[in-house]
Amino acid sequence: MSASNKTLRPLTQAARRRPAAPVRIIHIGLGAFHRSHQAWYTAHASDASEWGIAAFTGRAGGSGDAMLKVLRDQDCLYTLTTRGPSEDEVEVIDSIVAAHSITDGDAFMAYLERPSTAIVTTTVTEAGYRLDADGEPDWSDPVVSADVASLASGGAGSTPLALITVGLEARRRAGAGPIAILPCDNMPNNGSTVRRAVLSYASRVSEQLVEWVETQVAFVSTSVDRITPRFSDGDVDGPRRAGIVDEIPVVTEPFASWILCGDFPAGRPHWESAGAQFTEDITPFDTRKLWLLNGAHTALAALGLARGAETVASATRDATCRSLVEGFWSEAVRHLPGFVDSDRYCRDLWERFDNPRIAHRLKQIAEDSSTKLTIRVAPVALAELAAHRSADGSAAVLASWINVVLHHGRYRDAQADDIDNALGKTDPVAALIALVSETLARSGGFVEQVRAHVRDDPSRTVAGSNGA
Ligand code: CS2
Repeated sequence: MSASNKTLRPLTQAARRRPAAPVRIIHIGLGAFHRSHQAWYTAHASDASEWGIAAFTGRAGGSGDAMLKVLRDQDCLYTLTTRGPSEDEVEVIDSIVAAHSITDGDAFMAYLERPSTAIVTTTVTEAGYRLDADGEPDWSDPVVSADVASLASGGAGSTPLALITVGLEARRRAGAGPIAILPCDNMPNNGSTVRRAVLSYASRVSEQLVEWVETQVAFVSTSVDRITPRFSDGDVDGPRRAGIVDEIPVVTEPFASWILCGDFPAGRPHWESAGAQFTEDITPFDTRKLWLLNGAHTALAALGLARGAETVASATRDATCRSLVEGFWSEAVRHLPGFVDSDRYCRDLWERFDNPRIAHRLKQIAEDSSTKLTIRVAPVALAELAAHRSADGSAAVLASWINVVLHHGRYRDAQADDIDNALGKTDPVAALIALVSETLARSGGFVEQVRAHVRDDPSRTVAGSNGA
């Protein structure tokens, strides 16, 4: 039956299969990834009826506000289309039960004051934490300094970490007990990283808060994985074919993985029943994912866009892009432990990247490339140099990004001003490398290697040959 002669159901309260669960999880960063991943795992947990999510947007204004309005109109319900290589499965996700703007600091604090609130999760992008190269809050960032001034005078902050800090202060004062913070962005040891940064913010509030955070707040590290493109207009068609009107659907791949490491002192959903795994050591798993999946994504975005590809699937079919990724992977796998079975992981990745029905736009992945390269590629180059090898595969990836910045124009980047400054320097190549890693920029041999790849820019040989 076609959508036109099928009765279409709007997503309203009547579409809920079970009563809305009580709010026990607070999320910051109401994007597609949260809705395909943590919200999906929570909806599929065996105790889902006890765990509702109150979700806040990740930043004020922009498309997030429009999405927030529609989500509220849909009683916080939305559809998730799981898109395999040949077919779709559409389901209604009901784990989000309240939605707010990040500017609603009062609502955030009110949730944290309740003892029943057990977890704060975040998906605000790597750059959204506004950390410097040492993992400290970037005090030179005007938004961070404004937040600090606001915290010192008892106000709420406008950024995720400042908001978490005021929320924790509200919880401490309310005597609401311990809580877990669970950052779900692509950063190594994300729990420990965020812990350090929150303690720095807390030190701007009071010594009591620092002590309370140290003893009462658990920071959980996690590796999250599910390829989820940003919303595009055609995404509404899948739910319509299933008879559902949804203005803010999410489309995702069949694969999903969630590996967690840490304690939840106020409880947590039984996420294992939905497939999540717990480990004592997150490092092998998050390193594998950050280097192999995310590193390859950033490489494909840089070279693929320059060679005329628009999506991951089309770049994957370009032999020049594939060999860039293979060269980088061959260096990365040397520094991963055998038990994570990197060869198999890489084979599976090509299959996931190749899914022709997932339109994962390279432009989306290319955003914030300078920060992403620091996390995904620079550590491999450093490990190779430390082992007295050339790191040529990693150099080629960095060079692909530098070529984009030099010849094609950069994409949206939280460090746009620094990139523009680097371009004004006498040696822009070295300055751009320094933005990604100062240590790498100090290695003269590595800089020359990158420079050689910049000169041999493979995207320039594309005209008339391999237009992906
Ligand atoms: C991507 C990730 O946009 C990006 O930088 O590499 O969002 C990637 O799709 C996810 O981490 C997959 O789990």
